[in-house]
Amino acid sequence: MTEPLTAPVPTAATDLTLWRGAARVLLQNWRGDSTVPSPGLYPHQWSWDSAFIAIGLRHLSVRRAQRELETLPLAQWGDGRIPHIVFNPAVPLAAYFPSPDFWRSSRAGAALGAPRHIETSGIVQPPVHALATWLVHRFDPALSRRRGFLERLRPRLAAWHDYLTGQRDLGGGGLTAVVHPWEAGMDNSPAWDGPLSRVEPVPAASYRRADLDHGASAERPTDLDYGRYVRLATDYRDAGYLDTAPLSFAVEDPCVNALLIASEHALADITAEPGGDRAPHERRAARLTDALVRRLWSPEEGMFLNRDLGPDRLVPARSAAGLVPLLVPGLPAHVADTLVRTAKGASFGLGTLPLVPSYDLRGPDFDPSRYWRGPAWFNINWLLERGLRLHGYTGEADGLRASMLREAGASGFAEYVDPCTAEARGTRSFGWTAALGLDLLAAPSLPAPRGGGDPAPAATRPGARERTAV
Ligand code: 2M8
Repeated sequence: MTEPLTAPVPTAATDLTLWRGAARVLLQNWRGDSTVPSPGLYPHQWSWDSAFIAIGLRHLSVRRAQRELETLPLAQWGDGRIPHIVFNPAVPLAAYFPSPDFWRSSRAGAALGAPRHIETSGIVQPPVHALATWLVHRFDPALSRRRGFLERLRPRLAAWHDYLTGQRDLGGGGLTAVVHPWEAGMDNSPAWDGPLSRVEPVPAASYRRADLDHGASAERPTDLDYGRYVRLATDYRDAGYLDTAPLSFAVEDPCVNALLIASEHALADITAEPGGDRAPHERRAARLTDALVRRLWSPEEGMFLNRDLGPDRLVPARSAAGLVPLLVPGLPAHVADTLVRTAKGASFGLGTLPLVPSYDLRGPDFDPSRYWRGPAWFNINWLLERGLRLHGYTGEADGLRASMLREAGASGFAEYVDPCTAEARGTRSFGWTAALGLDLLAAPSLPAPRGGGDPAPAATRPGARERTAV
C-alpha cells in the first residue's frame, strides 16, 4: 500500500483486530486498479461490489477508492449501461463461468457501443455508483477537486441513470426493470422462482459451472436455476443485448429502484457541487419515489414486493429487497414506519437475530444457508442500517451496526452468514463484507434527523459519516 491511511486507526483492541482483518482483505483483493470480490470465486471486477468496496476503501486510501469507481465506467457501453462484470484478461477463461467468450460483448454488443478492447458481461447490476462516488468525494473533497474526480464521473453516471430510467423502463410505469436475476444482485432469491418458471433451462451438459470449484453446492444455486440463468443470458446476447427484443424475464425490483433513487439524489449533489443545476435530478428522484410506492408497495404485506412484468402483477415472495427502500429519503413516513415494523417482526427478526435475513424466515422456501434464499448479507444489512438511521430509528441502527461489526470479523468476512446463528457461509475474505465493516467501524453512531442531512466533510469532523442521498 503506497498511499497513507486516511482515517484514524481505532485503538480499542477488538476494533483494531477488525480493522486490521478488514484492511488485509481489501489489500489482498486489490488488483492494481480495482478490487475483486473474492480471489477464487469471483476473480474479476463486479459492478455493485466495486461501489460498496469503494465506500469502505476510502477509509484506507481515498485514491484507491476513487480509482475503484473510475475504472468501472471505462467499460461503460455507448448506450449508457455499466456492465455487471468487467473481465480481467489475465485471468484464465476457465476460472469463472460465464466467461468473456460466453458474453462476447465486444462483438455481440458492438451496435450498442460496447467497448472494443475490454470484455464485459452484457447485463447490469444495481446502481450504487453515484451514491458511492458522492460518499468517496465527501470523505476528501480537496483531493477529489484536485483530481477532477466528480467532473470525470458525472457525465458517465448521468448516462447510466438515463439508460436505467429510459430504455429500462420496460413496464412504462416510471421504474427501471431487470432482465436477469443476476441484475438484481440477489441472484436466486425465491422472488424469482415464479418469473423464472417460464424459462426453459439450457441442457446441463452445454456449460460447466466454475462456482462449485470454490463453494459448497448446498450454499449455491441449483443446476436447474443455473440452466435458466444461462438461457436468459444466451437469449439476451443473441438478440444483441437489445432491450427492445422480446424478453422472457422482466421484473421491477424494489432494492434496485431504491438504490437508483438514492443514487439519483447523490447525482443531484454531484451536479450541484461545481454549481450545476440539481433540480432535474431531484425531480427525477421524486418521480421514481412516487412510482416505487405506486407500483411496488404492498400495504397488506407491510413491505415492497417485486413486480413481474410478464403477467404484470406483484410477486408474493417476501425478500429483504422489499425492506431496502427504507434508505429512500422522500419515503412517506407511514411507509417507513411500517417497513421498520415488518423488519422487527417475526419474518425478519431485526433486533432479535444477529442480522436481517435475505428472505422471510417463515417463508416456505426459506433456507438459512443457500445463497440469497435466507442467509444474511452484509451489504443489505448496511443499507438497512443507513435507512434506519435516516428515518430516526437510531437505537435499532446502533444495534444492527454493533451486530454487523461483531459478525463481520467473527465470520472471517464471510460472503454471507446463517441469519440465526451467524455461522459463516459462502466464500471468506469477501470484499464488501470487509469494506462495509470498515465503514461502520469508522462511522460514529450519531443520530440522524428524519429526512437525513448533509454533515460536515470528514476534514472538519474526523470519522464522520455522510448521510446525504440516503
Ligand atoms: C453473485 O453473483 C455472481 C453473478 O453475478 C455469481 O453468483 O457468480 C451475487 O451475490 C452478486 O450480487 C455479486 O455481485 C457477485 C459478486 O460478489 O456474486
